[in-house]
Amino acid sequence: MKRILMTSVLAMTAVTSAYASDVNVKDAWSRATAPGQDSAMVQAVITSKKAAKLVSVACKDAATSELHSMVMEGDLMKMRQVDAIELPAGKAVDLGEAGYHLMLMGLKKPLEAGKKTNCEMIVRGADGKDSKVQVIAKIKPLAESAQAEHHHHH
Ligand SMILES: [Cu+2]
Repeated sequence: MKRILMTSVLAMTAVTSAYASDVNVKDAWSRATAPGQDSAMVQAVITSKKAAKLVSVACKDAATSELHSMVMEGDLMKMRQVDAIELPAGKAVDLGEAGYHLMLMGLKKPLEAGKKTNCEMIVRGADGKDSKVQVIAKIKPLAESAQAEHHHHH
């Protein structure tokens, strides 16, 4: 049993070194962090040619990165970690629209507007093979809506 497990781990390591060419990521972005903020969300539009699942993410600027969903519970918006996000064949999945985001936690440095933050996603194909997908997220200025609320201060 131990031997079988060992083999599968090695096999997985081998395939994850390949980068998926049939997964396209566009419009990846995050927001600049406010002082003291140590987490951030990344949104992106992901299209996989073949049916696949996004199973994990690792971001350079964060100690921990997770796949999250957002659900309304009464008046509260709650975030939950999910195991996977489905990527149907040929369909562009807008994470934000679908109620998901990539969650960066334990930020190693603030996210500054105009810069970029890099993540690497692991996408698992229907055949069980994993491949890495690069995400380069543009960092947008802090929420326009928040600034609009403070217009009278200017
Ligand atoms: Cu989250």
